[in-house]
Amino acid sequence: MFGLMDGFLKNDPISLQKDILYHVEYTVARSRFSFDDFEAYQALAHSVRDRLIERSHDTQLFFKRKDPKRVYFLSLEFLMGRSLSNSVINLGIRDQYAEALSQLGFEFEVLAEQEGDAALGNGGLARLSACQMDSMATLDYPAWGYGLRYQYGLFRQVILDGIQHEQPDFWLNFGNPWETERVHVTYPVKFYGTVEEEILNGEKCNVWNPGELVEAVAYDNPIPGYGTRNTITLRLWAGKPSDQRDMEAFNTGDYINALVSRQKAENISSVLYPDDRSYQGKELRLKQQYFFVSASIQDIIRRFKDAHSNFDEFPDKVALQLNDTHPSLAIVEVMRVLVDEEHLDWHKAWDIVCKLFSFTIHAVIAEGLEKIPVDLLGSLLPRHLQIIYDINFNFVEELKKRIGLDYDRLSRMSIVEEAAVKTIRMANLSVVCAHTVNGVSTVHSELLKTKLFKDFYELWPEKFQCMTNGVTQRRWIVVSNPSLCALLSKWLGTEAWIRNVDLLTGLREYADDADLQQEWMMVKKVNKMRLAEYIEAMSGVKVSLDAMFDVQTKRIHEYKRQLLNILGIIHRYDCIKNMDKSQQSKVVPRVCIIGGKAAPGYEVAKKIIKLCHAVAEKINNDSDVGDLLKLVFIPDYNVSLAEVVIPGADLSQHLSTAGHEASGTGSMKFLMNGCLLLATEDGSTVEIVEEIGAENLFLFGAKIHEVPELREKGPAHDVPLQCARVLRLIRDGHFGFQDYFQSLCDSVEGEDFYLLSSDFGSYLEAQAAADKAFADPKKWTKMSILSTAGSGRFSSDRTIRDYAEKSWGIEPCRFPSEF
Ligand code: DL6
Repeated sequence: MFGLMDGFLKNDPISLQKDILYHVEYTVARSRFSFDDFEAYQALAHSVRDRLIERSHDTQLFFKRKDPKRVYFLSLEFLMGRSLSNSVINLGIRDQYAEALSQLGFEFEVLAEQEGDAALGNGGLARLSACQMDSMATLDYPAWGYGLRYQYGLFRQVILDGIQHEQPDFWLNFGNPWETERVHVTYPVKFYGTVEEEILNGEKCNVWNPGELVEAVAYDNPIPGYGTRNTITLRLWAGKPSDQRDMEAFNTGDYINALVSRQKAENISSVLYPDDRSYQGKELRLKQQYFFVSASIQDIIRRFKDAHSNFDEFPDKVALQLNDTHPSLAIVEVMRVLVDEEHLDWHKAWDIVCKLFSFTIHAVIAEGLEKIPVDLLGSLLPRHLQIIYDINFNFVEELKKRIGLDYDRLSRMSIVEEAAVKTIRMANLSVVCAHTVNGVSTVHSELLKTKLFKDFYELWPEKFQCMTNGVTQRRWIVVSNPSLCALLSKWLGTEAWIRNVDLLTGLREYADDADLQQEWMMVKKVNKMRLAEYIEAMSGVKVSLDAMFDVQTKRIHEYKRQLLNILGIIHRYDCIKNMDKSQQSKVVPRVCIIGGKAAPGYEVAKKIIKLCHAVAEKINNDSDVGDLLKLVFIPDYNVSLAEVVIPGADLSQHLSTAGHEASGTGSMKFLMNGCLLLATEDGSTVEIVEEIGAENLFLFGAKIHEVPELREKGPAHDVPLQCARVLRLIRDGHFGFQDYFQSLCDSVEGEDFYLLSSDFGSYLEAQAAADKAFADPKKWTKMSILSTAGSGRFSSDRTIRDYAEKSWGIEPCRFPSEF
């Protein structure tokens, strides 16, 4: 008999082949006798998608039947990258697909390269969201992700003469085989207009008459778990004109303007803001935030009401996770719905709302926290502004009872900031309402308590928690480093580490084993070859596999100190130039790799990119230096490039000025791949040191508590000779563009806010220690093995379990089948 629990689709190579050919013929509409790689990829993706859809239906039906408490993960950014390899690996059918394709004359890897990246986010926060979705699915949590379906994701970085240019990312041009448009899942979202007090059933209530109505339509993206049939959903909203309003406009005869306003609706979700720190005061950004929040909350309430009628049960069934302040309007929106639409008493509604939200903050400094000008908020969302004022009034009254009339503190804690431009502090709103406030590393969580939210911590210490970030080993080892994956399974005698990454500690006992070391080095070599081929194809620079591959890839920011790296490279170059041949023969050869995007309006970051290119041009063409030093900049660094770069790295640099990186997650991916870290004691590095021991990485630089005093010394402090010499070379035009780079040098020799000059000496010492260790392959390989072995704590599986238990109060809900 047909086993319903098994689903319709079969996964043997012959069935997969049939499915692929079916999709070539009927979905891609090409002849099954003649199709190219891209068409084969599309057909393959549709056949995988069929399997995902089936599992996703099963999962949703199962959740519906069990009705567990669900978590809704609200994030304006998800950096998903490619889906194909990840999906087939999580479904457990990669080899079957590879066989099916090879019989058709195609190679799985070649087709996988046809896929573009889904880049609906900027950097750390966005990629973290993607990793966490993978873990929520794998650990069988009843979870949904909600976000925006930007038509243009993060810009493409094109480098012309060393200068970054931004080009649009037309990622949907050839369609997106992974998503399903849910034409029937649409919600109206209101903007502008006025609020009137009306009497309804003898009660006073506020009625919002909107000035603009936009429809949100759902696009569902399946997220398969590994080793489970559970497949959860990332639901992304796109803007669509509202027919309701349009018909009125068309009826009044304003045909052209009615069409133009239809176009405007689509603009809401058209573009991702490309700056990962500052969104202050932009109307479109605020519209995007409310649009996604309103649609998500309507969807969540609709699902709750399908099974429940009493809102007292809402917090038992719903946990809402705010990924930074970007979705914080959700707090106000739930209040509005409960009070204005469900007619709950204000205090009862507030009581419910305060049980729903947990809030994770990803910023370190107060300037990074979002503030919305009151005028802007009041015009776009008039009812929400009233609600915020009421929340704030009640909060401040309560606060006065607790702390008395300490006006300075009251004004610091108020949700409303009374400055020249009056603003709403979204972080304060979130802290007031959320039942848990999470930092993303121990260091960061302490900073929240002692600096950013000190006043709130003193009031509500029990709210504050640490949820150290993590990354998924499925993407960052199994997908991107198949050779390491096979080696780990062989030496650990099991594949179970893919779901339980703590098992990697089992490697520690073999760290000195000559056979493991040999195999470990081979794996690194294979990955270095892949990276070297990429570098040559992209830049024409040939690199030696014997050199240490030294990587710094992340968004370009002054605090991340790519400039320190470049100054160090110039110093190395200068030293090599001044050596005789016998000294040069002792130099450990390096290939320095830098990659990352600068926000389009961030001039200093763009200058740093230009400097990198100017220095690379000089070094790479200097025959005195040859293979001893190369510098390459990887343009348009994104998730799929990271999958090539990270496994091939010997050393990776994490140079943030201490106290500036909330966590950092790139370091965790490098660590998993057995890459040694050269880092400051900042963010999650502090915990990495606890796991692998300070002797297994290269630490340098000022500690967090030393930074204020060093800054105090300011411009008066001495620039070390070596640093001064490097800056002199730049100032004198050794790398060209003399005038253009003066301001970068001034920033180091002047205020030196990011402490490049004061950390320079210790940075060079750490670099020298790295050289020394690399010259001893056994030692290096042991450190590398111990890095991977100690990376288990930095899996997003651990992070998500922490959230589920300590913040969301949810339990796994696993579809009962042999997936
Ligand atoms: O928590 C994820 C990630 C951290 O690892 C980084 O340290 C932090 O800079 C980053 N923040 C952002 C954008 N910030 N905001 N808001 O990506 O979050």
